[in-house]
Amino acid sequence: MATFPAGFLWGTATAAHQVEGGNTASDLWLMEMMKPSLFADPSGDACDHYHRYSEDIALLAGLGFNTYRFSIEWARIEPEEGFFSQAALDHYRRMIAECHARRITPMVTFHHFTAPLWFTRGGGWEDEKSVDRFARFCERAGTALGDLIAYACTINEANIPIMTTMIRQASGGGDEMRLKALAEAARLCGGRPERFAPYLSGDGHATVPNLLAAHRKSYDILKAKVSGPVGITLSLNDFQAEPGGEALRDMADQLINGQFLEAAKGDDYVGVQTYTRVRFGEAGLLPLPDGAEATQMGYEFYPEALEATVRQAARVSGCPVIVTENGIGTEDDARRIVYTERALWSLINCVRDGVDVQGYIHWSLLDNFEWLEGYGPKFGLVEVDRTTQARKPKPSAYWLGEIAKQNAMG
Ligand code: GCO
Repeated sequence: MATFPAGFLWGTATAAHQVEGGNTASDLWLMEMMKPSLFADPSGDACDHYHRYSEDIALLAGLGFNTYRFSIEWARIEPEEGFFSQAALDHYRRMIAECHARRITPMVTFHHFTAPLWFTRGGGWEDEKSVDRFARFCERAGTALGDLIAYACTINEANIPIMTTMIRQASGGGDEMRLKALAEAARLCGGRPERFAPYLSGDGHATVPNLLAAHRKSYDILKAKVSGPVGITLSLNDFQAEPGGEALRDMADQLINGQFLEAAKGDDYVGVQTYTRVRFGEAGLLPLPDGAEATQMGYEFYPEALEATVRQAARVSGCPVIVTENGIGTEDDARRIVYTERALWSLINCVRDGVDVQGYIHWSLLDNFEWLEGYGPKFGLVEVDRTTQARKPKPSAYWLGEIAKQNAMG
């Protein structure tokens, strides 16, 4: 029997754009709806979580979880620059209050990939004005909601723009579709192609100083408004090297993991989001090992990655660690249980070695909109009927909920 630390956060996660539906003022709504589109499906109604949050919070509470990580949507709260929707803020206030009513700890993310279209048309995170634009949003939303927020996350995976850019560069070529789509999206919204910069498909290198500055500034703003800890979450792959690949591995590790973990020093926690490992050889990224199982995302089925990234996050940042995302895209729910169980044993190894791990939040509560891949990959503990919006917990939901209730596994 292995026991988790007292007060451990057991949660599930979502992000506004992936579950709410109807995020029409966002940058991605335009990019999903244009034809042709880089996206396999438009997000459309998603899981209609904007209207069904109450049912969904009751569901996760009933399963045995004590924490819900979700994001508030900047594009709803500030759909035009300088116009703040009181109705949208009121909506999120009701949603956070609903968590408290169900004894669920709300962990609220202020930026999870999507942004208002005006922001992305104006250079997105590649423009240094992004720092003040985001700070102004945090100031307003933090003032309206902060007293109810138990944990705040400034920016989800601030290191993912540089990671996706580096992966794109390493795979070489094949970039015309992306550039064409950006140019067309810019034209459709009256912007300039060289300025239109969505979080996941722009020039990630240019975003780094702005995202780091925005995190520092919004951390200070939210610290003064939120009742609990404030931090950032990072997408952390376990970067490994085969003989000859060490130099490349170390370079990627420093640019993608290291510099962001160093920037988290002094925060109240760091959020670790891990799905797999990535291996380097002398000539670059290596394919999956022979015979390895691939997930729906094409990632290697390798739950033990979490042990390496949690240890790295704690060591480099010096912060307490919360696993703010971990999970698997699969149609086979039995594999989700195996994956998650192995990931949790990895976490137990860290806990036993004295690493300060304070929670495990599974991605995701619901089968939802997986960005470019649309509704194909299934990350949910709960299945969603795309026509009726009916929710149906999978065996993994009951299994993980039981571990959450026991705060132990054996
Ligand atoms: C993330 C993403 C999620 C993805 C998940 C699965 O923060 O990486 O938050 O939005 O859906 O990672 O790919």
